[in-house]
Amino acid sequence: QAATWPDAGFSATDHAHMAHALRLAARGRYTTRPNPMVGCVLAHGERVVGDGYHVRAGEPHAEVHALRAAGDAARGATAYVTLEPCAHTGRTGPCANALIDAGVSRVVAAMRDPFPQVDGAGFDRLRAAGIAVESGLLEAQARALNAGYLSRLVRGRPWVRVKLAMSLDGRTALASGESKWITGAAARADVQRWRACAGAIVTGSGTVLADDPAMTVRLDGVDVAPPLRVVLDAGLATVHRGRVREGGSPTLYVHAPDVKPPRGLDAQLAAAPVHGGRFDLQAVLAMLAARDINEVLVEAGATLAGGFLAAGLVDELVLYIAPVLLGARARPLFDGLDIDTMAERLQLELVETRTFGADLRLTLRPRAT
Ligand code: AOF
Ligand code: ZN
Repeated sequence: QAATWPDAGFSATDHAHMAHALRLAARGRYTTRPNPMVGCVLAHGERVVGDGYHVRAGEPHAEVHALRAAGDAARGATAYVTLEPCAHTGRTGPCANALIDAGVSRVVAAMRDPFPQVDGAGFDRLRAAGIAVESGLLEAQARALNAGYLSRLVRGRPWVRVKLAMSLDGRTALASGESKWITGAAARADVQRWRACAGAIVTGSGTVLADDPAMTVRLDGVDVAPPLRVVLDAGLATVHRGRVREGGSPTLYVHAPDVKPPRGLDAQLAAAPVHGGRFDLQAVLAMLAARDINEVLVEAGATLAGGFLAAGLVDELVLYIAPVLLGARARPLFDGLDIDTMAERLQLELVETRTFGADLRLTLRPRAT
């Protein structure tokens, strides 16, 4: 995904406006789902005459906000949009038509929208109206921004981010299962932001029993569309316990097909195939994508986290490392990785490092082999 800069055929002014549109788009990261994050800037040369971003699904698209801000000044302007303008009438009217009606003379997009009802039709409509259309400016950045949305549409599964916290000696919990307070307050606050980005937070029944997590987002004063809480619980053994059912956000229990749910349960239920006592995680993810989940945050123990990793279903690993030692009797980071030879080792690519208080955060991507 190496981005070359500058992108061929675009001016420095084009780059600056698209970078601005991308920053605007990112403001929607806690609220637009399941829609993509989109930003739009209208400009005459260097002068910005209107801008906006898509705030929430069901509300106006980015282009509409920018056009309203620009008023008559939209005539003859260039529109910079981080995603192809839509051509369909969904919850709002087609943005391609809004741009045409406003008299915009050029449209620069970061990327095409793979949404089946758009997928090039937005560009075609603009061109048919005599508007100059270019795409591909800061495309790598736009793709990274909407990795979840693109994953759902193109791969049929959400983007999977696994969050884990470990000691310096690679341990996540004591042998007793106790795992609270490995990392400090700053790292734990950062986890809240990952939760806020996720359409669903996935955990296992083991974690519900051991840690009793609430899996809610606690970000004071920040508008967040509450993520779906998903508990993988084959036998539905934990449905009557725990904080995972408290608070405002919905909870979904995923169970084995042969398990009959208790009557009158005040939670969502879905069956997923189980093979050899383990959920078919690919099928679980496909089911979540069908429920319009773009990004999944896995916050679970070594078994489920290891299961996602072993199945090749992890896109990103967010690993907090605390400067503490828990000793060899404590639990390891991942279970279920059957590695006996170096040839079988799992290699990761380090994408970013940052400190949060006394703790270190690594962002890693499994390497395609
Ligand atoms: C744009 N500009 O700002 C966004 C677009 O349910 P709707 O009507 O909001 O439509 C959702 C679809 O619209 C979404 O899947 C994507 O294809 C497009 N999103 N398009 O022109 C925007 N958010
Ligand atoms: Zn639109």
